[in-house]
Amino acid sequence: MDETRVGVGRHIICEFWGASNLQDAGHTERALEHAVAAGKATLIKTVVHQFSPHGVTAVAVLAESHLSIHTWPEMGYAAVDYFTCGSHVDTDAMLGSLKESYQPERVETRELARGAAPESSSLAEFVEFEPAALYRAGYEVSEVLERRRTRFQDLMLFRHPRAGKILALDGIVQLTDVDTYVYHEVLTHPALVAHPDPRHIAVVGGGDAFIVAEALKHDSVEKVYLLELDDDVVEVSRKHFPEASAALADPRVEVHVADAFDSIASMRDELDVILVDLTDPIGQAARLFADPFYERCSRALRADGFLVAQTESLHFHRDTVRQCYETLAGRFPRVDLLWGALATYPGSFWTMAFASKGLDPTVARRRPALDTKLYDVDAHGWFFIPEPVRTKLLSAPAPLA
Ligand code: AG3
Repeated sequence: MDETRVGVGRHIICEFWGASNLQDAGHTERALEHAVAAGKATLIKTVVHQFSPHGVTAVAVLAESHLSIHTWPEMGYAAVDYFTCGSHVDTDAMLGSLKESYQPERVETRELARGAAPESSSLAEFVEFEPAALYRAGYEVSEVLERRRTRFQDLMLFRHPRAGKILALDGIVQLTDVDTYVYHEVLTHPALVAHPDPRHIAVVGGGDAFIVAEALKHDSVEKVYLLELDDDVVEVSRKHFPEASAALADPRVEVHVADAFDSIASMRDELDVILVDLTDPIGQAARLFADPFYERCSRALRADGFLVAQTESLHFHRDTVRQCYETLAGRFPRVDLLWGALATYPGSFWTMAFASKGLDPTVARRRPALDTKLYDVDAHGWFFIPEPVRTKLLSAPAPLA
């Protein structure tokens, strides 16, 4: 089966009205075999049964599932359906061939995505499974654009009737057209504006390339290294998100598909800013929320360097926020917290830890003209949680048991 399948397969159900040649078993067998050949599917075997006084049932078993037909000659009707789990099967050609064989006056076709959303109770719903959340977020699915098991995770990209495209990894929403700008702008611009001359940037994770796109808005930037583990995320974003494809085509961008824990190790004293855009600290990403990785980042940064890392929500993941903050504070002389309000990340009150090797990050040292939806250099300080509030939040116990 192809990697880019939608669900496990497509089930297409057709109604043929006003059809001819419905009584002949031999014709039926040939019709199925022609259709299979036209669709470039692989026939395993055909079974045909002639009913008395009338009607034929035939099933072609395919390497890619099946094609079947049941005829009611007295009504001029045939019930046709084909199920294919092979994306190479040309289902339009199959249908075209069947139409030629039966000459129906009217055809109706319905399509079902089979096995498209096993975690959801209904095929037309995506239910997010976020272990730390107090509730399950359910999203209507108007179209599944990609669904695949990559080498590292489960990837699903779907269209929501109002929210545009939604990318989920391992069942957790990563970006939506609704609020993604908040996350990406807050993770990127405060650091690039506070830095006196940000030229060399590394993005850790962030294979969807939205952070890269934000970083490229700064003319000072000469090089952006995208250190992403999962090539499929890059490929899917390149295909479906125009901002990602534009960013990845920029000559300043270098994509390194590898574990960032290893790729950052070869960089010494050469980066101005590291932007860490990871999935939750579960599974393979967990190692990149810990001190051995921060140590490598610190070595890769120049003397004025900054590291900004997504660190989850204050409501549902307070222990993670605290742990990241404290771990970074053990490694960097100064750590602040940025914040953003995200509608589609459970916990909503999102944080990004801002670690500095020395410079005060709350000072806007440059005034680049930026095309942004939220970040504004005149409100630079507003993106930082003020110290007394940060201390209050981080010293309180996690609100959830
Ligand atoms: N990466 C961080 C998403 C975290 C979502 N977590 C959650 N909802 N529990 C987003 C990738 C966008 N470039």
